[in-house]
Amino acid sequence: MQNERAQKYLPIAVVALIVIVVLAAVVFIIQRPNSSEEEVAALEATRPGDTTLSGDAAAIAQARGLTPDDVVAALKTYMPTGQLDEYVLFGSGGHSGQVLVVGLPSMRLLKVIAVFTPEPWQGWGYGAESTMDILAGGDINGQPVTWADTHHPALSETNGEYDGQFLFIGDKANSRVAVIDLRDFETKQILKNPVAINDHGGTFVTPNTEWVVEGGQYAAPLGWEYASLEGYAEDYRGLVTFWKFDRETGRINPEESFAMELPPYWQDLCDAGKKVSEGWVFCNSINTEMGTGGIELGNPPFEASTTQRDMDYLHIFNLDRAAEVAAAGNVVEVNGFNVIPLETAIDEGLLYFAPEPKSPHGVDVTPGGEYMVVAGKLDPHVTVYSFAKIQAAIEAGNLETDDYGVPILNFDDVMEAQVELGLGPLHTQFDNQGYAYTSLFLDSAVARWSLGGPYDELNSDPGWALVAKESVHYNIGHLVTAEGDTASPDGNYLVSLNKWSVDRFLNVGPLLPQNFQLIDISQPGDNLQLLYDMPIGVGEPHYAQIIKADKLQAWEVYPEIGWDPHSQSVDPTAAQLGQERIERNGDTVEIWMTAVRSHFTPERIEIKQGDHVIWHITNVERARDATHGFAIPGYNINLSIEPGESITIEFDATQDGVFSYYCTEFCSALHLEMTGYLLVQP
Ligand code: RUQ
Ligand code: CUA
Repeated sequence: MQNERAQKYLPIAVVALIVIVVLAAVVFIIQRPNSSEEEVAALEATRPGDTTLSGDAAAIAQARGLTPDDVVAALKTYMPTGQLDEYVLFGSGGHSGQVLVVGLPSMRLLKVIAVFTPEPWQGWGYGAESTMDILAGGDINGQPVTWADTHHPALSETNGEYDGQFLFIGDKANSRVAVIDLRDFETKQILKNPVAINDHGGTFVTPNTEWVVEGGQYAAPLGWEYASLEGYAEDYRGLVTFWKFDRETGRINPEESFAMELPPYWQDLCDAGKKVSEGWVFCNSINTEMGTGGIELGNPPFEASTTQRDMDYLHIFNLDRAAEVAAAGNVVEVNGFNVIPLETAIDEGLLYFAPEPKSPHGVDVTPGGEYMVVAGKLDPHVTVYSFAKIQAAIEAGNLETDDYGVPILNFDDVMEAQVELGLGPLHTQFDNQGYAYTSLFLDSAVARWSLGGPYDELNSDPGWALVAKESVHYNIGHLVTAEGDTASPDGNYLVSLNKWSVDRFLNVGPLLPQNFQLIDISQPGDNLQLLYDMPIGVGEPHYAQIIKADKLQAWEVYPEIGWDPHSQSVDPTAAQLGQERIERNGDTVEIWMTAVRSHFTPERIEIKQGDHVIWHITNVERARDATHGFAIPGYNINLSIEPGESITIEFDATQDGVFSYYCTEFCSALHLEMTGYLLVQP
């Protein structure tokens, strides 16, 4: 009945919507003679000819004070119900410790994936054994750490293209790395770096995801040991870590992973070479001054001492050769983890420096792999390095070294171009038109500039030059373009990840949301259009990657009943329909329970105080979205059991009493009746 009505009214609604939008646009174009010709053309191109609703449309647009640009922006982002987004953005959730999943261009929040922080809706860290195990992988010296400062998500790649299989995310605060399987959008592994206590939250993948690169940050004694700051130059060290990823198991293998000892500069962000530069990795650094702070002792503060020099060092790693050196056992062990000593790195030609101006932040490899782009926070330029020139300079040899003996390539020998963009340049992304985009923190703007070289055939004569600037609101950190870190970026959209929103949203008190701003970058030249502001009210998001939505092939329900998402296979101990039961073995009670709309089987469970309980629950549904929750009051237990999934919880029945367990997802008309009694006799 409802369907028939929907079918009857759908075409009318669609036509009415188009008419409203087109008429609003036309009315405003007529009212505003300064609107551009392209806008007029774009709007008129969609005119269907029906004018019956013109009065309403004009009135709505006028009442809302919408300009023709606003109407165009609405047309480009509005998503009718049931229509699906073209791209998916995976954004770090900052201090929330989670990952944000956002559809583009609608900017609708689709999910917050639980990673480092317990999350009740997903039953993440509230009793489900596998989630407790994964979270425990991030414990530090036996201490649970239940938050993270997630920074840089990285999608897995095949031949330099996002393949939609896995997502990695790093925790800056605690130097941890997580692996998310994009078949079910669930976290499968959390690893603590055994050598570094914190880092810059980096995960950066090589073009075939053999390695997940974790940059460093604040130098410290390796292995979390103590050493006085007086001995900084001798006892403190920088670090880069190369985690070996095994696509078959979907896990990082720590035994085959290794780190490299570096001078005690503050290594920062990295990017893996691709195509011509595949096999190499590049990381920027700051504080080559080796400032150690102490403002309260009369020393210059960090912000002054770390910015003395005009140049820091771009770190250039020969990863392929480093992997051979590590595999050959040319390592020392720190907390059981393989580390290539600095001396070995130098002797084996694994590490080179190139000077980089000035207090740089990040390095980004161009889609073809020919160039490395570095932006200096205190220099209005981006500096472009040529991989070919780097190779030639290494080949030529005869290099000076830093105090630790690391060879330094001559700046003029390896620099390809410097492009003046504006104040506070930070991070760079790329598109399919031969442009690069760099965030300008101090200008609060996105700079579009042309990449000379490989894209010449796409532009008449771009050279290396600033093309356009678009204001953002405000204080942009990272920016991200669609498929922007791949060997063949899509362009089309750019999201500016703004640290401040100031006046963009309703006041919600002194702690304001951050602002993801969507920008249309599909047109050439200075034609960039700001389309949408999305408030981010969790954590401080840092970086994001955007993948074409059709590359994601997530399951709609788990493949078979009794599925364990941890092993991604059927759990042999899972409860199955018709085999529900309760078994006692001494003081241990084991329960096999199924969940289906709208009951749990069994519904009565009688045990004794002090019993050890092992409880398997399988959601035997095959219908999409038929998730059941499971909560036991007083025991801090809450599960999300998705169709097909099997979950095991284990606890000691320390409290006596009557506990009504119930389903926490509104799954059916008789959802309230989806309950049962856990009776714990004293
Ligand atoms: S960083 S805002 Cu922590 Cu990726 Cu540059
Ligand atoms: Cu199952 Cu509500």
